[in-house]
Amino acid sequence: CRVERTFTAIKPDAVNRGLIGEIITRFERKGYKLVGLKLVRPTQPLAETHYAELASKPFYPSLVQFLCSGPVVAMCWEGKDVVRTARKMLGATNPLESDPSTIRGAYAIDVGRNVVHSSDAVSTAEREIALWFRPEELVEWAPTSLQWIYE
Ligand code: YYY
Ligand code: MG
Repeated sequence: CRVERTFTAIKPDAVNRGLIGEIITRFERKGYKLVGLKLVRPTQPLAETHYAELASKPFYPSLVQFLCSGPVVAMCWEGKDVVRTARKMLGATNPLESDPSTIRGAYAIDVGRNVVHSSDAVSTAEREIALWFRPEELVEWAPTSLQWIYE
């Protein structure tokens, strides 16, 4: 059956702070399947395209600069309702408004250093996965744990 995929990125602040493992662990433990993973130093055009919808916002230049300021862990996660659920796992955009049990709520304070990105809709996810990954970089595989995650 066709399952949903999302694009999730660990931003340069989290990479610098040694939070890669913590963030990946949350998705693994939830039961989602990793189908794409790479460390990327985003170019300015990539960051601009990724955040193109926000081009008119006052924070857009600093946002683009921030995403290009260091390595980003680009990931594609697959599973039931993963787009919406990943957003809930991240928490509110402003970490001071995020529930403390969420990734942003647990690990961040300022909105411009909110450690993670995840696509906001299935259509956005398709666009972002295609932007960050070549098709052959996404791996089809069947974890042996699937029957213990899905009924
Ligand atoms: O999808 P999400 O990351 O939760 O928020 P967006 O509204 O798409 O904004 C993208 C990114 O921009 C956000 O993660 C932090 C930054 N940002 C900001 O620096 N200042 C704001 N007032 C709003 C967003
Ligand atoms: Mg967004």
